[in-house]
Amino acid sequence: MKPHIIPIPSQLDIHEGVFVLHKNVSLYADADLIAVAEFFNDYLKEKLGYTLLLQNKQDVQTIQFIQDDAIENDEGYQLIVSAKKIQIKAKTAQGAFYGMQTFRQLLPAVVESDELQIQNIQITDAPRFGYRGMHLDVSRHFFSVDFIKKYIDLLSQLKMNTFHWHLTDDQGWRIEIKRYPKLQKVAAYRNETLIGHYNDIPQQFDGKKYGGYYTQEEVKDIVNYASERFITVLPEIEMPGHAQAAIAAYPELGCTGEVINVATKWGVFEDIYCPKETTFTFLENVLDEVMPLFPSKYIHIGGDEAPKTRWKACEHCQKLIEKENLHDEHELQSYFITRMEKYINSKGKQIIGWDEILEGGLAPNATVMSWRGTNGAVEAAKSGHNVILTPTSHCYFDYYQSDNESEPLAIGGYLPLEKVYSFEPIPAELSKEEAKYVLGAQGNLWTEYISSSEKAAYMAFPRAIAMSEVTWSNPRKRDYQDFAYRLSHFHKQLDAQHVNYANHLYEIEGNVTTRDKQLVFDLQTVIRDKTIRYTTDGTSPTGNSKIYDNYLPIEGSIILNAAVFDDTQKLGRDFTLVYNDHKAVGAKISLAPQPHTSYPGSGKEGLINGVSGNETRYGDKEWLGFWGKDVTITIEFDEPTKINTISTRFYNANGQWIYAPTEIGISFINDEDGRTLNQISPIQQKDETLIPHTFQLNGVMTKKIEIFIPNYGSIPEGKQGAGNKAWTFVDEIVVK
Ligand code: TNX
Repeated sequence: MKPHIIPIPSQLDIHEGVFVLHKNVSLYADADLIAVAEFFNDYLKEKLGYTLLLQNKQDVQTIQFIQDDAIENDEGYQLIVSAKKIQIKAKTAQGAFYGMQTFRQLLPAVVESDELQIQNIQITDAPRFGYRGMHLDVSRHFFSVDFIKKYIDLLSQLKMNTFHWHLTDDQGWRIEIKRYPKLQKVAAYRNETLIGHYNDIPQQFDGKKYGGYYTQEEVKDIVNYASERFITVLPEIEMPGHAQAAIAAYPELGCTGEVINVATKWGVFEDIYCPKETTFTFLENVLDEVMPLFPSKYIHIGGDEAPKTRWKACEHCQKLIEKENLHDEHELQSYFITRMEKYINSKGKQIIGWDEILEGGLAPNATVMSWRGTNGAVEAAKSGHNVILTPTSHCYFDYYQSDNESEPLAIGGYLPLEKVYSFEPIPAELSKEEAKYVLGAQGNLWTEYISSSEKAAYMAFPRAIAMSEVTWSNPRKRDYQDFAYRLSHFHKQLDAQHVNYANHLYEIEGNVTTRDKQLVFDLQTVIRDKTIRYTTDGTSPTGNSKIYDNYLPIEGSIILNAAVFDDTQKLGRDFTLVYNDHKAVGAKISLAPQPHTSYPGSGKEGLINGVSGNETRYGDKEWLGFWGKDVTITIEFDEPTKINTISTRFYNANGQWIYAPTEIGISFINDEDGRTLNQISPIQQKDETLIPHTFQLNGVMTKKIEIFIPNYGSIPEGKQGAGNKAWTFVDEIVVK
């Protein structure tokens, strides 16, 4: 049987024959690898109910862990299964551990017999990147020690090596600091929590006190558990922003000294650490307790989303800017980070910060985590700094993973598995030399909308599984169909471990396109050997519904419902595609500039394909995203066409930096009288996620329409992402 290994190994050869595993097989390990062999035995005990006898000689029938300096990569390994023995060879214990993880995937998820036949095979494997991470925010919601361990264990099965633990934020401080008891008493708890979505009007709260923190003993236990699995725990202590919880406990850490509460809703808050001597002392004392708990060479100091409002109005800050000869508050932030870096470096550690630490000058030895797209990574790598890629477009697992309406509430966005899988961590702008600064990539799990461990698992898996292959495997080996197939097998391993992963493998991907000038629905499933059934009368498809095969012609407006079936048994959820016929469908369209590479939708044709964007997931195929650019859309008809209305919608999600434009322009271009500017209309700004606009044109005849959509501009003070360029998201252009 073909093995289904994730992440896919560099080289895999299948040989004739099998190795028979039973309880009399013995185990051998070279001295450095004994701990891994023992870990393996613990695993067998749990899985098969027996352990193997660890012997100090290589018996005839053995599983052998062999230390081999000829294996180049420290994390690499070789796994050889032959009829008589199984060998796992590696230079280091970590490599041997990964060999063992691969071996685990050769065993059936559910064991039904005492004797297991294992296909003879030879695998040679090593990772592409040295940093393969997953993040977890425990501030917005708090997770038990048991869940953290389970999460870490799953990451180790995927050969990830870093767990980025986001321990402090506005909504709660989650690590015990003995010197500052109020961090436990005050900063670890909030009075209540926002329920529903931040954008709901009015916002609602649950009225219940919420919180908790990890004691230093628990932290040690977790770090130890992780290190047995070759996972480095990277702690994050946020500064100077996302510090409201700490300031609630010790108001003197802020600029105003005013008493504030631990935040009860999400967002970016203005109360940030004031760069006073006493604040630096506080942070140094905190780090003095944090650093010894984590063997990690890196400490993450945050650095993101720190509004400068308080600093601008603070006498001390302004004096400091003058005294230090700084240009502005951004340079003050850089001063803050550089100073903390010096301290951390003096203790033999290095800092990592979010890409905002580039603003006002990068601290000399810092590693940058690039989240606002990849520009931060490019800039940092070009100036010789290490970078880790974690852009929102491909790495934010708090976004929706399916456009199905029944998905649990998420922050927004749309990041399906395939998009994660398609991620290329090395930005195209980097030369081969510069690319060496890319340490790897990471998936982030921010937990504003993730209040239980079940939901955390649902959002993290399988996208973390795709990320493991992105960071471990050779990109030439990557193939989404093949991955999906291996994943369908991996599901059984997850089932056996009671992981509440999301399964969207049996969902339908649907498009409206043209085939031989005929407008058609084009439907696809991820797993290919299944049946699609559909209806067009608004009902949900059943085992008797019509079978879809190869394109479905469209004549006029229609609602298509479809689902994946195993013959007559429905596997996935219903998929609905609403086609609204209008005059621009099938016309010629051009676009300048092109959408941002992270949000291309289904390209320019998607703007006039009769299908509107999803109302809660701006990243789907129907929304096109542009970052900080004015957009011109030109639609051309074969002949002069009579037009009564042109309408579209803009997405408006300020938390994600998306703003509707403030105005929109339209021109008609005709052969006879050239260009006529028809109108520029203001767009009414509202606190709603969808901002529609319609031009009333009363039967204008034209061959060519030009629509001009200026960018909103820079994000205003007081809003999330203030000072950054705003995004514009444009939906279907409906011409009637
Ligand atoms: C931005 S990513 C944040 C977080 C939020 C996240 C939600 C980053 C450095 N800051 O504080 O939780 O967006 O997606």
